[in-house]
Amino acid sequence: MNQKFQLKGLQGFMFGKIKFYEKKSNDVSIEFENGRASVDIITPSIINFFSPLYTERRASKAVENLKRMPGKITVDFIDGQVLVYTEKLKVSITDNFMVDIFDLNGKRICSDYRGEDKPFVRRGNDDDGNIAAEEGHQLEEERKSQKIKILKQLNPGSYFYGLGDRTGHLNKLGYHYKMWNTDNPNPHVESFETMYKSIPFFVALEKKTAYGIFFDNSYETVFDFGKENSNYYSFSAVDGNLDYYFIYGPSAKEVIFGYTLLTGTTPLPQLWTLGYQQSRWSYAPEKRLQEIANNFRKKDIPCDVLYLDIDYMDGYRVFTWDQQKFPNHEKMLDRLKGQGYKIVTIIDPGVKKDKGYSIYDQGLKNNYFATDRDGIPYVNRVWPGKALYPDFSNQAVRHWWAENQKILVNHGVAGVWNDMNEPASFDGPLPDDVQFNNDGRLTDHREIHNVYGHYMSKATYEGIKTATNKRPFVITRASYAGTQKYATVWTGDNQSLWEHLRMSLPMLMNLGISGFAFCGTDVGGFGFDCTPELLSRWVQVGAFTALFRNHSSASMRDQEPWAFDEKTESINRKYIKLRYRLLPYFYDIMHDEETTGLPMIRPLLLDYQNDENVYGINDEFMSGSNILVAPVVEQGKTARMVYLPKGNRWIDYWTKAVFDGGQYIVKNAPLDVCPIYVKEGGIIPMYPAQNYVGEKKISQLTLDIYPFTGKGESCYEHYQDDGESFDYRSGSYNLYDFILKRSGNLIEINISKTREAYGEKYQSFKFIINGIKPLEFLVDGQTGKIENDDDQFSFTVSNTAKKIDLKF
Ligand code: MIG
Repeated sequence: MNQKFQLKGLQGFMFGKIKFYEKKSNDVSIEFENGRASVDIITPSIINFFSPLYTERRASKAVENLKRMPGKITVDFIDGQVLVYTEKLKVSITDNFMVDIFDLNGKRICSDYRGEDKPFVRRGNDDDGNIAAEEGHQLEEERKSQKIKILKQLNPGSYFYGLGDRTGHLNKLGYHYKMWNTDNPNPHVESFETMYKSIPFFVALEKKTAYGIFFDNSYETVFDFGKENSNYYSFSAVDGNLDYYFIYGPSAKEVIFGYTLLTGTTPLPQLWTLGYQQSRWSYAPEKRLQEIANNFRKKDIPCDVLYLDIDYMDGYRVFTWDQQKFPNHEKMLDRLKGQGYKIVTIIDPGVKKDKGYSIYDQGLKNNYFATDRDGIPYVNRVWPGKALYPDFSNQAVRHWWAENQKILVNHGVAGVWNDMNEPASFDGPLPDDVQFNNDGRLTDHREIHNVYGHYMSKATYEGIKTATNKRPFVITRASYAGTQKYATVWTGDNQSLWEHLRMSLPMLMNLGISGFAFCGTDVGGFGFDCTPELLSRWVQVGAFTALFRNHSSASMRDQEPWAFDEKTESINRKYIKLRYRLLPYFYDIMHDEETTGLPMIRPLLLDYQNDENVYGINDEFMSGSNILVAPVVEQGKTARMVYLPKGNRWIDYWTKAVFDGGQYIVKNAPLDVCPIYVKEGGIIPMYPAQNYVGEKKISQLTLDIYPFTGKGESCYEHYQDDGESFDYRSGSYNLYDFILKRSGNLIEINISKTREAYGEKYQSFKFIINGIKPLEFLVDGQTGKIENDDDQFSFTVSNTAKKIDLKF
C-alpha cells in the first residue's frame, strides 16, 4: 500500500465509510471502505487505536507482557458512530476513523481534528515572499515523507509535556520535534528538533484535565504541538503502523501510571547508585583514578562511584583492558572496592574490525552484525576506527552481548555505561537500507535506529542480572519508550553553560513525565570549562536528581569538587552530604516509583494540578511529594522568586520560616544556599552522612518532622531492604508508617511497622520536630527524654515505641 493515510476527515477520503464492526473480547474491529482498524481496550482508561497500514504485524519494542484489565465494555452503533463504553470513557468512532473521546459525564476530552492540515507559510525575502528554494524544498520533503499523520483538535489553554529530554521548556505548546536518535556535538539549544532519545509519548493538560498519547512507532516520527497551526496538534510517522494509545487521567499522575503500565517502570535500583558519582573522560591511567579515589576520602566528600571512560580499553576494543594503563585491573578493582568505590565502565556498540580480536571474530562468525542488502557486514567508523554494529534487534545477538557482560562484572565492575548507541557513526549516518534481523522479521535501519540503544540496554541489563543476581546498574544515552525498564539515562553532552543548567530542569522533568524516573545530567557540564559559581549551583541541582554524576570531557579543565577553590569545595561537600542524609527519602521515592511510575524530579503540576499557576514553571520542581526545590540557575543571582503552590503551607528548609501556598516570595540565596521548602506536615527520613553507602551500619532512622501549623494529618511510609538484591521481590523488606496529627496544641505521632520481613531492623528512631517547643512530651504514655531543645527539638525512641504525644 502506498497511499498516504492522512486522517483529516475529508468525506470519503482515506479510511472511508464504516462498513462493518465486530466486538471481540477486549477490542472492537472496524472495517472501513479502504482499510481496517481496531480499538483495543487495555484498561477502562487506556485505549489502543491501531491499523496495520504498512506492516501486517504489530511489533512493539516498548510494550512487553501487556496485562489487559479492560473491565466492562459495551459497544453500540448509533447515527453512524461506533460507540465504545468502558468503565471510564465513551469513545466514538465515525467514518474515516475519526475518534472522539468523552468522559462518562459527556465531557469531551480529546477529538480528531476535522479540518484539513494547513501548516503556516514560511515567508522569505524573494519577490514572491517565498523562502529560499532549498529550505522550502526541505520542508516539503518532511511533509511528503510522513505517511501517517494524526491531527487532534487543539483548544486554548492546553499544555503539553513529555517526549523525553527535548531541549527548551517544560511546556511544549508551539513547538515541533522529530524522533530520530541523534548525537549532535553542538551545544544543545532550544531549536534542536532531535536529541539522543526518542520517547514518542506526551501528556496533554487542558482545563485541569490530563490525558496522554503514546504513539508506538519506532520509525522517524514528528510531533507538532500547534506550531504549524494553532487549531490542531499532530503526530506523524514516515512508516510503520498507526498504533497509538490514549491514556486518560484525569490527573497527570494517573497518565504516567497508565503509560508505565504499558511500557514499564524503572526497577528499584541498588542503594549505592543513588550516591554521588564522579566521572571524567577519562580517569586513566590507574594512578590518576587512584588519586581521585583517595582525594574524596581525604577531603571528606562522599562518593560511591567512579567511572572509566573509553581510554581504559585496549585500542577502544570493547570488553578489553589496556594493559599499559591498567596493568592489573582485577587487583585495582578489588582495592577500590575496599575503599567503598563501585567502578562503572563504558561500553560502546561499535566492534573494532580487527581479525584475531575475539569479540569481532565471534560476531563475524555468527552473523551478529548489521549488514548491507547483500548480507555483507556494514562498516562505519567510531572510536576504534573501522567498526561493525552488533544487531541488537536479534535475540541471539542480545544473548551474546549479555554473556559478554561477565567479562566486566566477574572482575568486579559494578555497572555498565552504554554510549554512542543512537547509533553514532563518524563516517556519515547509517544508510536507510542497513539490514536488521528484528527478531526474525527482517527490516531496515529506519525501523531499528530509534530502538538500537534500547535493545543494547536490554541486553546489558539482562547480562548483568544473570551474572550478578543483583539489581543491574546500566546507563544509556540513546533510548526508546520503555528503556526505563533496563537503564538509567543521562542527557548526553551538555556543556558548562548556565543555559544548560537552566535547561536541565525542564529536560529532567519531561524525562520523568516520560517514564524515565532515574535520570540526570552531567553535573558541571560536559563540554567547555566550568566555573566555581556554575559548579556550586549545579551540585545543588544534582543533589536532587536521581543520577547524581559529575562528568566532563577530555581536555576540559578539571571539574572535581575540589578543582576550584575552598568555597566551591565546601559547597560541594555540603550538598553531597545533604544528598547522603536524604538517601532513605530518595530510596523511598524509587521504591514507590516502581509501582506508580512517578519520578524523583517532578514538575509542580503533578502534585498541584489544581493550581494552574504551576503549569508552565520551568525552574522549580518537587523532589518526591514533600520537598520543593527552587534552585538558582542564573549566573550572578543571589536571590530569586519562588512560587509556592496552593493547597498547603510551606516551611523554608534552612530558616524554618512558614509561608502560605499560592504566592510568590523572594528568597535570598547566596551561593551556598539552594532554596528548599518542605510541605507542611512533611516527614523526611534521614541517614547520617557517610563516605559511601554501606560504610556505616545504619541502626537508627532519623525523622525530620515539619508539623502542621494548624489542624492536619499526614502519613509517610518508609521502606527498608538490603539495598542490592532482588530478595525484596519475594517479600524481604520492612515497611514503617509514620502518622502525624495535629489538633489544637496537641501533636501526635504514631509509628507502626506494617511489615517486618527483612532481618536488619532499626534499633531506634530519632525525631527532629521543627518549629515547636513542647511543654509536655510522652512516649507511649511515659514522659520522654529530650535530647536537644535549642532551635530544634529532638529525641530518640526505641524501635518498640508506638505513640508520641507532644503538648505545647
Ligand atoms: O564521542 O566516551 O556522551 O559522556 O565521555 C564522544 C567519550 C564519546 C560521548 C559521551 C560522553 C563520553 C564520550 N562520548
